[in-house]
Amino acid sequence: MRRIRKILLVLCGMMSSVGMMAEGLVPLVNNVNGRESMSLNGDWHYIVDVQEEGYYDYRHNPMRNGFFTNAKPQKPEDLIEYDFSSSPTMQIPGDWNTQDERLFFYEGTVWFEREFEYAKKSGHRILLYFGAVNYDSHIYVNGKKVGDHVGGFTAFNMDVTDELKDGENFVVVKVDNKRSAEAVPTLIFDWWNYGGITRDVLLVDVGDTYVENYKVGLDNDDMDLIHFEANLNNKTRGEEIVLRIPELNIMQKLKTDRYGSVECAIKSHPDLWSPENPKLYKVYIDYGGETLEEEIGFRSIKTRGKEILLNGKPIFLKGICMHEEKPNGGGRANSTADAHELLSWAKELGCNFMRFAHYPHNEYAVKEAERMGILLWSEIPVYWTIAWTNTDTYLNAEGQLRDMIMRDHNRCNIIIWSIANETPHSSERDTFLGKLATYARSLDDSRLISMAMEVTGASNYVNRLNDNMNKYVDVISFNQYVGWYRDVNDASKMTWEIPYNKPVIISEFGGGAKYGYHGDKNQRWTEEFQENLYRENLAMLEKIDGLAGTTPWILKDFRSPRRVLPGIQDYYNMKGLFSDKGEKKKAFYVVKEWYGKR
Ligand code: GCB
Repeated sequence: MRRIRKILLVLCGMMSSVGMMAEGLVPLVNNVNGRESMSLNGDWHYIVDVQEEGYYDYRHNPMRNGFFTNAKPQKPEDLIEYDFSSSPTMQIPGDWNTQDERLFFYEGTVWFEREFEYAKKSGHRILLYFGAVNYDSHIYVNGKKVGDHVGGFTAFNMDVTDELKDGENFVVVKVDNKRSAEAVPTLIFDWWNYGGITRDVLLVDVGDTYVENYKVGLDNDDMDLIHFEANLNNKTRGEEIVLRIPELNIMQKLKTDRYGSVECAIKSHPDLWSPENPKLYKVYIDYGGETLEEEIGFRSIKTRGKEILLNGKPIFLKGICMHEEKPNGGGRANSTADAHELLSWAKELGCNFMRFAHYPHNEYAVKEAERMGILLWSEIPVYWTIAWTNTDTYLNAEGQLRDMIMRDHNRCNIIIWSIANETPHSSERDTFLGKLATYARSLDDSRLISMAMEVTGASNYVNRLNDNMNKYVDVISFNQYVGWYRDVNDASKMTWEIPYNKPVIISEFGGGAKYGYHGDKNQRWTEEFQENLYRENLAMLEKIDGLAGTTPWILKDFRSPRRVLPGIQDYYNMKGLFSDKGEKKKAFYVVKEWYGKR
C-alpha cells in the first residue's frame, strides 16, 4: 500500500534524473477544480515566432533578454523588435490552428503573454497550473523562468509563490509543437497536431503545507471496503487530515506519518456506480482550514478468465473510440459542454464504454462521462514508432503515464489504463513497454492495464495474436482493419486465435465513408461500403472467443494531416460513424442495432 507515497519517492528520483524535462515543476495536485484558485483563462497576446527569434540570438545561442522579459522601450532610441501589448490576442484555452487561419497548418513556436493583478497573502503558496500545453512549453513569470514541460496532454504545475508581486504581474509561455523523432508521440500520427495552451490555466492557492494528492476508491475484492490515502506536499508528521463522506456516515480523522501520508480502509456499503446507476457521492477532505470537495463513485473492476467483471458481474463493453475534437471543425475540445455533445452521440449509439484515443483527454470530459455512466479506457500517446532505445523518450512516456494516473485515479469510470497503440514488435519495444506496464501497475494496481496491439502473421485466413506483451496486460486488445486496409470482402472467411486466457477487446476496426455519398457496397467511401464493412466485421468479431468489448474506430470524422484525398477526405479521417457535423452515417445504425442486442 502507501501507493501515493511510493509514487512521490519515484517522482523525486525522476525529477532529478530528467531535470531538463520537468524543470521547476512540483508534483501534480489532483482535483484542481476543488481548490481555491484564480483563472488565467481568457485573452492572451501571442507572437508567432518561426525562427525562435525571441529565444536565440543570430548565432543560435539562447538569449538573456528573450521575449519572456516582455520588454518595453524605456527611452525613445531603444530598439525592441516585439511588443506583446500591441500583438493580437487569442482565447486560452484554445488551439492556435482554429483561431488564426494563418496557423492552420503551423507547427512551430508561438509565444503567449498575459497580465494579471495579484494580491499576495502570507502563509499561502501559489501553484501555476496548466491543464495541457501542446507540446513543449517554457513558462516565465515576471521575466523569470519558472518551469518547462514536454507532452501535450497532461497537466503540470509549478510553485510560483516567490515570483509573484503584489499588483501587476505577467506570465509568458513559449509553446513549440514541432514534431520530433524522440518525442511522445513521435514524427507521424493520424490526428491534428493542435498547438497552444489547449487547457485551463489557473493560479491555485494552497497552504504552505497542503494535500497534494489523494485516492478514494472501493476494494476490488471486498465491495464493502473503501480505501483512502492522501499525502501532503512535504513530510510533515502528526498533521490531521479528515475524510468525510456524509451520505455514507463516514468521518475519519487521521494523523500523517513521517512521510506526510495517511491511509485507511473503512467498512461501508456504498451504492455501486455502474453505467445504469452512475451514483456519485460527495467526498470532502479537510486539512489546515482547507476543504477539498469532489464527487466520487465506488465500483469494483477485475477480470476472471476471459471475462471483465464490473461490481463482480460480467460486462460486455459496448464502446466507441473518440478523439478530443469539437464538431464542425471547431478544434480541440475542452469543456463539459463540448464533452456532453460528443458523449451524447455515443450514448445514442448504445455505448456503455469509450476509448479516449490516443492521449489523456481533458478532465471535464472524463468527469462528464462519469456522470453519464460511460466507462473509459484512457491512454498515453505511445503511438506507432517511438524511439524505443532513447532514455529521455522512455522517461517522457513514463511522466505522461504518471500524470494521467495522478490526475484521474479517483475517476471510477476509468477502468483501463492503456500504455500504447499499434507498436511494431522488437525486443527494444518489449523492454520499453514492459517497464511502462510495470510502472503503471506500481502507481495504480486497482485498474486494468491494456494496450492496442496488432495481429501479426495472418495466413489462410487464420489470424493469430502473438505479442510478447500479453503477460503484462490484463486485457488483450488489438486493432484490425479487415475490409478496409486488408482483405476486402473476406471478413466472413476469417478466423481468430487469441491464445491467452484473458478478456479480449477489439480496440479498433472500421473504414471510411463520406456522409451523403451513396453507391454500391463495393464502392469505397460510400456509406454503403462502410455499412457493409461493419455488418461483416461484427459477424466476424462475434465469433471471437472471449470477446469482452469493442471500440470501433471512430465516433466522428476528425482532422488528420495524413488524409489528403480531395473531395473525399480534405484533411479529415472519414472513419466516423458521425460526420464532423454530427450527421449519422448508415454504419451508425448497424452498430446501434448490434449493441442493442448485446
Ligand atoms: C489506426 C490507428 C488510428 C488511425 C486509424 C486509421 O490503426 O490506431 O490512430 O487513425 O488506424 O484510420 O487508419
